[in-house]
Amino acid sequence: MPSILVTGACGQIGSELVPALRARYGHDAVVATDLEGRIEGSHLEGPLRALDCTHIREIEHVVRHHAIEVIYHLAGLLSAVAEARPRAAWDVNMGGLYRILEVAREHGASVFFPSSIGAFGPSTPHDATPQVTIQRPNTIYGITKLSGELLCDYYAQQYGLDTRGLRLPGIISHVAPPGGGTTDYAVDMFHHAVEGGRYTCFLRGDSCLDMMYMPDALRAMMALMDADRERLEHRNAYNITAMSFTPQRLADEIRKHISEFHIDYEVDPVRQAIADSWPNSLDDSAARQEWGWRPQWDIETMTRDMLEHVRNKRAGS
Ligand code: AKB
Repeated sequence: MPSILVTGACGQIGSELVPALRARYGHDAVVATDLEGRIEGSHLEGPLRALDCTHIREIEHVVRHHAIEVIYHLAGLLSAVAEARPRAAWDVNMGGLYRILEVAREHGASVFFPSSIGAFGPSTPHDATPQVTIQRPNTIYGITKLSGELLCDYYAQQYGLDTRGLRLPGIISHVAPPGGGTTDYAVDMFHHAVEGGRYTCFLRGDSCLDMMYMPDALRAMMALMDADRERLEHRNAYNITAMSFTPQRLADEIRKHISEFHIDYEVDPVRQAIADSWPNSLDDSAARQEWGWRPQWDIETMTRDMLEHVRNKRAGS
């Protein structure tokens, strides 16, 4: 059983990845970490400890103390927050990854890095975006994601470090809320549809973006980390997707279940500009060929499941 460290464990993905890893590898095999203020009140149980990944000594201490072999480095600022706080975005997204890679190099741990569709930019081909293509992001978030990909590649080639990454699309989940991304509208829409039957969307109705339901995202991360090392050609990050849709399309799908659901639009220019710079849909054939990636959820099945869970949650609260 590997000994695993998860940073950013109290965030949207970490809140579900930690229990999934524990179900698979055993409770004590997974050390969940996040900033002190975030672990207070977290539903995650121990091992749960405070870790600021911009402090290398703290990372070293945890890695040595728990003999960590695998690191899922999820700590980071999402796109809209990063645009509002560019310095913090650089310090956390880049500084944190750099320190994680340095400690991993010294201790021989493998590293999972969550890149994003944000690593692409306006000059990237927008439809069926290839695995290897033009990457000139024009957001600080995208710059940190692309630089992070390059840093992972560098550590793999220069030091033989086992780095693996995914260009994650918008992740949809009913468990923990996302924390300030451009794709958050998709999660918000479900809650508003169930609570009041109306939603005001901050993106235009025709903004097409890649999306994925959380169970697929968790499977993808674990499958990539399990994959045969020899078969992985790309050490920066793999394109993956499950569905791509616009706010209008998602609203139409929700309306199949809540016929009175109404959507209108109040476009936020910052988030709209970010969305406009990102692909409409990714080509994930490299991930399919090299480590067997296959999504299991599409917009129809995801919408049905999300509505059921959001309704149950509301009924229980
Ligand atoms: C965001 O919107 O910032 C993230 C992402 C796609 O990277 N969900």
